[in-house]
Amino acid sequence: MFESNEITRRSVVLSTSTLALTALAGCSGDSGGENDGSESRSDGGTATETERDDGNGGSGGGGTASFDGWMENVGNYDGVADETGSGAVTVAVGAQGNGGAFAFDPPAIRVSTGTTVVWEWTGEGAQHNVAAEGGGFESDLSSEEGYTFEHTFAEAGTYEYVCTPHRTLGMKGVVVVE
Ligand SMILES: [Cu+2]
Repeated sequence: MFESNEITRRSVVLSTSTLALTALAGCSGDSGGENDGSESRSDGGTATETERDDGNGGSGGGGTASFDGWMENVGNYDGVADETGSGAVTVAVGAQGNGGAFAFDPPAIRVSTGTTVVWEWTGEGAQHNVAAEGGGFESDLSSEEGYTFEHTFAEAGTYEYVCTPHRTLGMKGVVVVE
């Protein structure tokens, strides 16, 4: 009887087991949490549970997401800096990393929609720029300390960018706008 009710509501549910259907009847779309609970209860699942909590904690993935490999060769990358709620965020251009002053710092940030990100040149590591993959924004090349470039992110999304001369060294970054 449960089954026929559920099936009427959503034919997708057909693929799930009867047990899961019963458990999910009250809250649709929370299958992850339900599995988590039953597993840890049965047999020493404490470690697993902790891991999962960490992984699911941040919205949109773990702190050291590779962004489909985009951040894999970025030497100074160790997680996404959460700057959500900040009106303006500054990223250094020509920070230490990638074998010299060839890094953005922090290389990965998470900001709120409407945030203006300001890139500020350190003056080290020769000429750098800030260029979005696929266009969208691009600064001039500069080696001048205190030079700045800014971009306001009006739409949610993941924006990958590089320093064109040093992209092969790993001078890359990402702005996650939510
Ligand atoms: Cu550069």
